[in-house]
Amino acid sequence: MLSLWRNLNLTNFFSLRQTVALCSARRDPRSNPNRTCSGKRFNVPTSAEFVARVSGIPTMAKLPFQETADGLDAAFVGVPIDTGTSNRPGARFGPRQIRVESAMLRAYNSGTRAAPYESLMVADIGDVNVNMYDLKDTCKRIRTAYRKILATGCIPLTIGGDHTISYPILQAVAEKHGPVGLVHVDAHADTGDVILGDKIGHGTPFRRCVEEGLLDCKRVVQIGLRGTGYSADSYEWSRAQGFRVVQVEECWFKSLAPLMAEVRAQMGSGPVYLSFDIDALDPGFAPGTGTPEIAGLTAIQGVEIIRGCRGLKLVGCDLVEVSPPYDTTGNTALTGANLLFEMLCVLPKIKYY
Ligand SMILES: [Mn+2]
Repeated sequence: MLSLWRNLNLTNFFSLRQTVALCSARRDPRSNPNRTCSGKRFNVPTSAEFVARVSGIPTMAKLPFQETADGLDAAFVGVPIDTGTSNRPGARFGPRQIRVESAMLRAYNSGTRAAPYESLMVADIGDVNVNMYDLKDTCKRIRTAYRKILATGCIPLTIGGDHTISYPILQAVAEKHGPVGLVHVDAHADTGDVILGDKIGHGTPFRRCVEEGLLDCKRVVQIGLRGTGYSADSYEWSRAQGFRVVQVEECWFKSLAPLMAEVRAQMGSGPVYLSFDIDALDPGFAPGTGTPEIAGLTAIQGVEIIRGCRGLKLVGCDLVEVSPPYDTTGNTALTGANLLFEMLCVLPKIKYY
């Protein structure tokens, strides 16, 4: 046992020494000394070519961690709550598990040839310090945290967390940018008014956003909506606000690239927020979520939607509702991690080869 332990330590020691050597060789004196393994102007994730994928503290995409958004163009932020969930809980563990599964992410997007880490300074800035016992206080904390992030000019890529979080995030986003367009991918409209006597929860965020004038309603699209409803026309309220509603039946058996061309025209050149609830995907692809609905989008369609947002003036994105306790294979969190990377790859100013 002792010799095994010694061997392990020796192995770690050698890989660490190699890493240190590699970093010093590549380091550019003009670059920020806090940056790991980057001889370039921007943060570069630790590569599994040189450092074991499973080693180290699991930051998102193996990027450096920093406390604030200062100096960043984009940041991954966790919001670990599930106190707004109406059914199966567990989304509070989403940010943590998505970070673990994100160890598979590499630096380039082979499909689109995007090179996010040659374009933007990106880091993981940890989690919002939420209050597990008070959802309203949590919303206040999220709003305050996002005000600070946005004040630096950084674009937040949020790792949820249940869908409640999009409401306080959009409060901060609209404070900075004015009413925004919204690409909302979800099995549910999340436009309920009051649920169990409460106005705050994961089924109501976009009703609250409309009431507060945070959305440019003509530039809102909801994609993937489905499931049983409380009335025959579950999406009447959305349509009455001017939202475009794309029920899942319109998405079945086809590429969503043509739809996204229409969405880009709808969004125009104004600021856009992208909110992606993992339950938009079929439970066959993403079973680890709180309120699954059958016959959903494929993982391919999820990627098509995000890639279809290229060219939009994205000012923030979130990926919500991954619930690791219901994700026995880890595939839901892995999918969430990849969708977040796809979001990074369509932010403004990203370089494509
Ligand atoms: Mn939702």
